[in-house]
Amino acid sequence: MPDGAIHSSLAASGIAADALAGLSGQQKTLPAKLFYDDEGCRLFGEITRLPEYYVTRTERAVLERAAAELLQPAGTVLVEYGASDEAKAAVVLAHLENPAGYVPIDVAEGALDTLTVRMQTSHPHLPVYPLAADFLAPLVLPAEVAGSPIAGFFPGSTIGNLDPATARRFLSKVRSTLGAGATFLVGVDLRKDASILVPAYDDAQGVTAAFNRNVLVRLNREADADFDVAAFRHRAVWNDGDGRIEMHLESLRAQVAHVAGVSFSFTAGETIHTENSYKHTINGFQALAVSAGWRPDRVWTDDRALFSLHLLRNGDFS
Ligand code: AVI
Repeated sequence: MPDGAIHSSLAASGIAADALAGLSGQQKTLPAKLFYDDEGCRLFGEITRLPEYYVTRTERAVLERAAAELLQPAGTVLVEYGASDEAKAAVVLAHLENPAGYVPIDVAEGALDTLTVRMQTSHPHLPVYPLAADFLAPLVLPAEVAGSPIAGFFPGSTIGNLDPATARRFLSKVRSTLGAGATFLVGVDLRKDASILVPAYDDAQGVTAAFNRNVLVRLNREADADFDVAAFRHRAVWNDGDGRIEMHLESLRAQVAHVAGVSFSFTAGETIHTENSYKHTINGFQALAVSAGWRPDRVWTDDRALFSLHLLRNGDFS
């Protein structure tokens, strides 16, 4: 078997294992990371441009303001978590004095390669040190950036896709990775009325529905599954108690689907829970950051208080 085939069969078994574990629970689930195959990334790009999905354009406007007021020391290195492209980092870099480097971190090696090539054209004098890694795993920064002031950056409210306990562990891990004296700029979507939130995750054009259902298309292709994709409908639900938007795939009828030789039966109306997107209050997020050892410094928001950018500081040496 050629090397590539070995890799893809290993990857497929990883995806199948994730799906089997999630579908075996009382409430069937699938991990949100399975959304992001090539088609899922393309659909997510479309979501960011939807009129209902205020997140990306609101963050962009807030970021333009925040980046101008960051006051980082000259020679700062920017470390971006979940850097599928450099668009947001470019806004921050434009306001740093003689940045000493850019460390984009992402699991998608291909996206990092193309980002690095683009950076050679757009920022020819800036050293770029791509790090292909899962940002939830322990990380070590490249040796070349040792001794430089470090500014971490985690835009997009991706932190909202982590449950609070995982978010706290992540924030604490980032603090030890970035080290004493580092700052961390985090994009956090804010709690707001369900009349804004639900359409943002259930848009009129059905792009989010296609994004959600694409996970079943992917399992059919990569995990030897046979979901009747048209027999599941997209649902976005605001869970007020837990402060999160939940995405589900609801079975339209009683049916059986198979994944890697294992059968799963669905009653009509039963759902697969595919994603949580937590929405924080400013105080709530600051308390979470403090519990992970960060010191909240500044917060920027838009006029409608839809989105927030938090500047956190690491004042100690652990
Ligand atoms: C990537 N993440 C911040 C998005 C969100 O808003 O939770 C994923 C998403 N799911 C549906 N629409 C967007």
